Amino acid sequence: MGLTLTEKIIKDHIVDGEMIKGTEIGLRIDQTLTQDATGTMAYLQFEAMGVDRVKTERSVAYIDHNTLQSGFENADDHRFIGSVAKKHGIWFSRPGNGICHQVHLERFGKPGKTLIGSDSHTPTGGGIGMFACGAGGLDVAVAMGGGAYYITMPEVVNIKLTGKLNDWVSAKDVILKVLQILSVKGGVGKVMEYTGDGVLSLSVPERATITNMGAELGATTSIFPSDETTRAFLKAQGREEDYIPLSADPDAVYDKVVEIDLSTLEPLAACPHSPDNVKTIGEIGNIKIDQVCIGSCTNSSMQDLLKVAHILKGKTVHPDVSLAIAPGSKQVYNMMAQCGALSDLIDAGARILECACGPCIGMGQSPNSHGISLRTFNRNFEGRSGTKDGQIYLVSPETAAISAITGVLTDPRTLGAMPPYVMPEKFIINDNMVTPPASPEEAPSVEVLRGPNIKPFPINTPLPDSIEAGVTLKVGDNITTDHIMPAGSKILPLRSNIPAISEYCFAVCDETFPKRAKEAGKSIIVGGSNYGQGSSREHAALAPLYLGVKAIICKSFARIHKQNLINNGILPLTFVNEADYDKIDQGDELALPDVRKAIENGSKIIVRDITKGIEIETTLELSERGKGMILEGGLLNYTKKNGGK
Ligand code: MIC
Ligand code: SF4
Repeated sequence: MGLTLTEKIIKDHIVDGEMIKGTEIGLRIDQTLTQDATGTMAYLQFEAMGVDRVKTERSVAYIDHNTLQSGFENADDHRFIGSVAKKHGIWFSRPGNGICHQVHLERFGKPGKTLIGSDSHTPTGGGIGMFACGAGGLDVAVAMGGGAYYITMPEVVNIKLTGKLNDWVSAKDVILKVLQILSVKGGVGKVMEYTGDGVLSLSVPERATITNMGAELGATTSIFPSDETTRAFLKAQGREEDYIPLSADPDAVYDKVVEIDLSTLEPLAACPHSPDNVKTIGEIGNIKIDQVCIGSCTNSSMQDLLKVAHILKGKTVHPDVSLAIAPGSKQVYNMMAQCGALSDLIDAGARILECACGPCIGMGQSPNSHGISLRTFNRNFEGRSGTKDGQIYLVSPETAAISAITGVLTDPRTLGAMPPYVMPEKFIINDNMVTPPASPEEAPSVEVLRGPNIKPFPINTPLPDSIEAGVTLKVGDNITTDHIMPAGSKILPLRSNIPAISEYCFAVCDETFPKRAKEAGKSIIVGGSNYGQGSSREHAALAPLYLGVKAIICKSFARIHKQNLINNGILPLTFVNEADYDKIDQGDELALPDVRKAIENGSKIIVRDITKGIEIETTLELSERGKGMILEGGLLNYTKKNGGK
């Protein structure tokens, strides 16, 4: 029986466990990336491990999220990351160089390699045939130290693409279609592997748009084959030697097949407030819009921006609309400048932002009250834009650009024939904004610069025999990490300061939660299905840990968040019977008697609702290693106990 591409790369990298679906496997990690909003914690954790120099083939620290420097905090954190990177063998991509995923794809990613990043959109690397996963900062720290990365051996879903996209329909519409079919939890425990003739017509940036937004499916990762298109892209990046051809065996067996005929796709939009709330532009109608934002790690390539420039050329942004554009990298920005297309953007009235995440993470450009904003980004969770009642629609760059001109949501196919895109034979290559690490000889004398914003991170204690605590919060389905630990320009600078940032924990759902949780001392949260979807931010576990949260009981968890809870020793319990969710109320007192013994024995965990006088069965789905972490109060304690392993 042949192997899928996913299985081939896993087979090459497996260092623990067996390739049996649903069981835990450990993978050797070739490359890591961090960004600044998760990076400070990851490097503090790396320092706590006491490893002098990273053991990966390539580790890169990017500054791209916290670039709005409205106080000392972000600038201090940049200096900390720059200096810690220099000392420990990590390449440092300076602020201004671009968004981690875009730059990594351009300059460092290699087909067939494993990559983990402390950012959920790390699967962007799947666009060139990497097995690239988003992970918590602690997992990335362990991988930098040479440790394996553990995942559940995934099922592999084959997304079989046939046909060719019509003019003005693009990669964003493909992934929005996949989200419409599979939903924001359809990818949990799965890898999306793209095959079929339709793949041939997609460029690397287009493939990367699709794998990037596979994160919104909850997938472990997404991957395209590495073919002649990949070779041409790497060659144009001056690194053809990194190319290897890779594809699934012709007789590979998949767990599920989803067929999409590209020629049948239409321009789509994800309506507020979920990336899977997808409709055609026609179905939504010509709604009046207030803002358009183009950029983010999903849609900020040269190819995307050239199309935007073509649409804007000689036109003016509609008087009622504000258009912001952030190129994905210095390379893209510079090439847009050199070919003159940047001038078309400026001339039309676009507000050009630096190459960074910017509005995607609420770092500026929040829309007006009730404002309707079209964005080429990947997430439209409630409040993420920085405006609580902002209405965010996720669209392609083509739809965004034409709508910025007309002032209403507009189908780009009204533009007539589309000019062909020809990839440059050579991109501008200048890695002058990537600082190499110090040599092993020089490293000991490098001083790590720590600002006053950096506070030690909380470390849990071993699990007690029993737990008694009240339910301080009950929430519904699809709670995102943006609900648990919101971002935005006010809160993000506190990412290195858990006591301060925890004051905003669950602010989107209930502003009183941090105070109540602190007063209670110990508490439990009850949630619905797909709890913790979205980002990899470990802060969504660290802040609750700091506030005394001992367990989360819900219907199901998103992958990265569940791992972050385990890594920090917070119990991720699932209801055996989902209907029991309705029986527990906020304010109920719960007891988990002999919970430690139950975990050691692998038995069900009984939750006594003392207030209601009932018992509820829950389970803890964990590998042996996961069990060890929960019992010891997290990965760091567990590693110490096991002599650094
Ligand atoms: C996001 O898009 O939500 C982020 C901000 O990039 C996060 C990481 C973070 O919260 O720092 C992610 O996707 O993991
Ligand atoms: Fe940055 Fe947005 Fe991409 Fe997250 S999704 S890495 S915030 S551009």
